[in-house]
Amino acid sequence: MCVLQWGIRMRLDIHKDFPILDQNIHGRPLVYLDSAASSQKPKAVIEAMTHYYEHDHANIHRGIYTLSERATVLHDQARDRVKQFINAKSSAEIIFVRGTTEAINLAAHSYGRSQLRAGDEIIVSVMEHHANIVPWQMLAASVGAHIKVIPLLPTGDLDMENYASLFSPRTRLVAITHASNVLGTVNPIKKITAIAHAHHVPVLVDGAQAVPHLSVDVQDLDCDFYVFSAHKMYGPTGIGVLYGKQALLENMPPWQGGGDMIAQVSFSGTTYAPLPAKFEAGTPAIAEAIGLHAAIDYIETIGMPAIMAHEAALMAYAKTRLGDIPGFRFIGMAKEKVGVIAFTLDDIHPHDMGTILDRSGIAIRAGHHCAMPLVMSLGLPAVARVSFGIYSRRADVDALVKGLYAVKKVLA
Ligand code: C6P
Repeated sequence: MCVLQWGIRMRLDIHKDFPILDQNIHGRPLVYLDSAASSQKPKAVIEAMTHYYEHDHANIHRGIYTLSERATVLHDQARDRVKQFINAKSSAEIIFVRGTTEAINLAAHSYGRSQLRAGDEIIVSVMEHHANIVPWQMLAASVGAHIKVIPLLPTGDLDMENYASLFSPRTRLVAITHASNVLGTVNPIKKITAIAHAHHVPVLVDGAQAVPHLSVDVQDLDCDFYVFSAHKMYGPTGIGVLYGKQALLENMPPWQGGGDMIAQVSFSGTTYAPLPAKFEAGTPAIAEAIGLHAAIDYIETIGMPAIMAHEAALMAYAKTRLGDIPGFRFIGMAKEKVGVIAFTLDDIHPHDMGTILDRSGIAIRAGHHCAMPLVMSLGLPAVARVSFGIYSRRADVDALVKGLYAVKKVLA
């Protein structure tokens, strides 16, 4: 009943919550189909950040005056809200960072450099975003470790048999995406974690493309690290989260040094603050944390089951409509997918497609999507991608289909 009610509301006025969507581009109504790159922001998020700057802004953890105390409380509340959102055990396990990329770099520097030695191994998959490849390559180069890669099945699913065979006594970490930003594939994280833990290997999960679309429970997944960016889940840019199990975080050395991450500083030695401050040197993104809090409130007011139902229905509709276009080829046919469709059309270059669609107000992404190893493994120079958000509608799919027929006509 609740899902149905919200399903109806979604069709009627969710779109209106996002002021940016109400505009024309090149004289045509904007059709935003690039939410996987960055989602648009609801009024509730924009207003929460504006209210903070108009009424409550000061630096946190420093002042003994009212504004600073207020800002500190708001920042703390944002951390507690994130803890609740992903069901972490403690707010001490929630480290605020700039985004997914910074979270993985933090883990690679702090956990990686303190735990890995020459000859150790890190397992990643072909479908990783560069953010979950390059920091591990840099770590591997600095300590003399090796990267092992899980291949994919033709459907775009992970080859789980191959995954299980990659472990050796030297495996020290699995770094894997929860959902692919190109294929949309949702990986079986619980299974992946259970297999790794049977070998006493911790797992870092890149949740950048999962948090806007799926309910995430880090205790249920039993992952050791979980990372994501606020800007893909209707929150602001400039803030993201590194979740880590408390025992792991406690044992990790700090990454950046500076204000707020210390207990005591002297020239004879410095001691560090307890979690989470140990990993948060300097003035944090305060307004952005408040924006993230508002984004979680927004998502949870609608409810993840309703969001998932809406996106599943939209994906089914899009698959039917797009599949009818002659020369349209889906890239990635996994059974479990988030709202992402990568494709090619005839032999049209995706960049040409994107440029022509933009003339009709339709925003899609084209290229390697920061997943070069994956796109190269498909034997393609680039692919086109559309991705949905909470505000996406059937009318957007209809406009895309019309736009793609127009692209074919222009380039015929
Ligand atoms: N993917 C996309 O269009 P940042 O930039 O740190 O917020 O997120 C990086 C990142 C990490 N992992 C995955 C799975 C991602 O999809 C992304 C960002 C965008 O697909 C920009 S390349």
